[in-house]
Amino acid sequence: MTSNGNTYEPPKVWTWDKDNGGNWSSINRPIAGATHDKDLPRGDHPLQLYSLATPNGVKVTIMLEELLALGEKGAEYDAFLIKIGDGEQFGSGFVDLNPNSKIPALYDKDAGVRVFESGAILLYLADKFGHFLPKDIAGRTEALNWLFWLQGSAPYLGGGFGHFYAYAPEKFEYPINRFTMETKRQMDVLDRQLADNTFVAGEEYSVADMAIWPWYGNLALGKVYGAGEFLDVDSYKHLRRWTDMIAERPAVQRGRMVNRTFGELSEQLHERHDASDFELRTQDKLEPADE
Ligand SMILES: N[C@@H](CCC(=O)N[C@@H](CS)C(=O)NCC(=O)O)C(=O)O
Repeated sequence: MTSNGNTYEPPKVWTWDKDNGGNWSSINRPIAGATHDKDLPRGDHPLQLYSLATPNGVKVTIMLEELLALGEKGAEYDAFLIKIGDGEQFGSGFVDLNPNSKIPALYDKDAGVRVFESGAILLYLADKFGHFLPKDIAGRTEALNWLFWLQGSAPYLGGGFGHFYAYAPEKFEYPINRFTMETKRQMDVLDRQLADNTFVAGEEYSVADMAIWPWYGNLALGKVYGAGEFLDVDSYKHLRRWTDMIAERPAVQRGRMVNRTFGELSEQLHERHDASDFELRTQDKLEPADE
């Protein structure tokens, strides 16, 4: 028996309880594949992004805005909204792009290439445009070390800590302890790395920073899961120094607005098809009929 008095005994064979509670129980399923036929919209630009401004989505829109800020016109993109709470990731068009049914997914029209997994999208764009990954093998490897670190670590933060601290139907002590310990350990890993390095992978701003900031930067600001005090985020000083530095980048400020459906209306750009959309089409400026 745990300290919660939970006496659950797993049955011989697991069966799906559709109503298991928790914030995401309506969309979680134990099977893959499409639930309905739905083509994806296509815009005019070379890159088509289907996403939502969760940390995994924001990684990619930061990268695209950074590439555009460097003058890479081929990085122009249409960002379409995928409402995961409404199950749009299970439409047939989206599943064709990403059989894993999770945002973000990218389609490169010129190359005829689909890219899914946010880390793979960052790597694809870095290679395609030749930016944000050091050119030398040692520097590139260090940046990839941290990119893969993020892809492996963030599920403990989101699916582990965030789920049990914020989303589960009850507060269970054992998993909250287990994932809090891991989350704090991860923050300490970053804090130590950033004590000796300007950016996560050294002295160059890279895809590693773009991947890690939406997760651990927001965590360091106490903005995710309402857990700032619980995790004592202010004690990670170097992580905070880096978080604030990245947050000041104009491309980061734009990237975090794209496909955003929560927070201040002036920071929500549900779909992005043109650079002017940041000025003209945020939710505070749209007529109710356009929403
Ligand atoms: N490893 C994936 C994770 C993507 C992911 O978990 N996406 C979430 C939103 S942050 C999602 O689409 N969830 C919908 C679902 O699980 O049905 C990546 O990095 O792209």
